Amino acid sequence: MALKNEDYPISVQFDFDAGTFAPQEKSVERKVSDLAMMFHDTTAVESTVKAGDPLVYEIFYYGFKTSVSDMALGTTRIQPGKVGDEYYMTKGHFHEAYDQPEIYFCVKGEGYLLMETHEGEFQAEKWTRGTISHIPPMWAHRVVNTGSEPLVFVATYHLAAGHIYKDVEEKGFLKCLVEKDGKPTFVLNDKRK
Ligand code: PAN
Ligand code: ZN
Repeated sequence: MALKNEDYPISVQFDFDAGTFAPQEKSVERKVSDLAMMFHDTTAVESTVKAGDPLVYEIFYYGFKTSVSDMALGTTRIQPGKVGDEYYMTKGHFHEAYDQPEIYFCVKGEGYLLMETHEGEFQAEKWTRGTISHIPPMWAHRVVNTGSEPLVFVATYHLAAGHIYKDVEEKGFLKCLVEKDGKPTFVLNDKRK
């Protein structure tokens, strides 16, 4: 089969200090207002948005699409911070395609990877720099930054995976991570009580 331009090997360069890589195809920013329905303290959401609507995280993408494959790279940089007592986190999603897994690699910072199935199985993985987690198909996934520096992780997945946010927007995850007595603590999500 004749090779097309996109079928040749390609590399990008990761910057461990910044938590980004170059070249990039695109980046997306999410602020507190973009995550308004995700945090349990709606009064704190309102006042945080009014006080300047801070950046929560950025995602940097590169799609290594070839004529026969669709492997993609995404790096997410979550700022340290809280809305009320709840730590900054990603929205979280299920993959649209039921057979699509993903690998997450924590390269900076600390926190937790929360995962949950439609049947209500919940699992949280403690993350420090160097933790690599496999997210099996059919598990929703969200990352929470419980540290005092940015948490950066690299994700690899197939573009065919797709993203579904609706379920997480409506129900959240079974447990939230809040600061209690200065420590990250799991509490049951109000929407599930
Ligand atoms: C990641 C996520 C990224 C941002 O690339 O999309 O970390 O999280 P949300 O998409 O939940 O805002 C991934 O899991 N892709 O499948
Ligand atoms: Zn995903």
